[in-house]
Amino acid sequence: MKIHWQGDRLTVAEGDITRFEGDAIVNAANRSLQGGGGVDGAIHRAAGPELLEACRELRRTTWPDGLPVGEVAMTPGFKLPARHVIHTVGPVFAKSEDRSELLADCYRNALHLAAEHRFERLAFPAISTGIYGYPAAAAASIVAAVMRERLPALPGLAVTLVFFSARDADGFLKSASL
Ligand code: AR6
Repeated sequence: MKIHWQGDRLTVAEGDITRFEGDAIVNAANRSLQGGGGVDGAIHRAAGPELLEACRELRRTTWPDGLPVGEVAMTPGFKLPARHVIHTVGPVFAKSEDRSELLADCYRNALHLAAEHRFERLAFPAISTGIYGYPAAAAASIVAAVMRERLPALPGLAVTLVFFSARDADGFLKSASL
């Protein structure tokens, strides 16, 4: 399933993000950058062990205390069809605190980094909506707002939002009101 918004600038797709061919995929990582479950685990498995080595190098050189929530860091894609991986850390959902700006930062900072590198094709998973427990509908509104706000200023960049199931993609489209 695919929908296009603003021409081909934004695509909503169902599938496995590790199969995405393009300049970069975004990884919903954790602060340690040492891999994990969910999409992070799938990306590490598909990219091969060099990805973990590159992440360890990032920790040594740039982020000794871990990658802060909302920040981004890039590695090559190694065995992935995507040339690069932009690692980010989404917020863990909490009822007691509004963490929407942190989730928006993940998307904004990844878009910014991609544009800086003149990337043309970038894919995102639904950051924080799995193990980190962010309600999908709330996340969808945040993502849609960032895309609406930022994509018009990044004319060379096409973004694909990849959902693991048709149900998730459908839910996004219902909540996002793009
Ligand atoms: N392709 C596309 N989407 C996927 C894939 C895939 N191959 N696999 C899972 N998803 P999650 P989070 C979807 O839990 O909530 C890790 O352990 C999944 O259905 O991967 O940000 C990290 O190391 C869900 O909709 O990420 C962190 O510790 C979405 O990706 C923690 O999980 C995000 O789910 C991060 O949790």
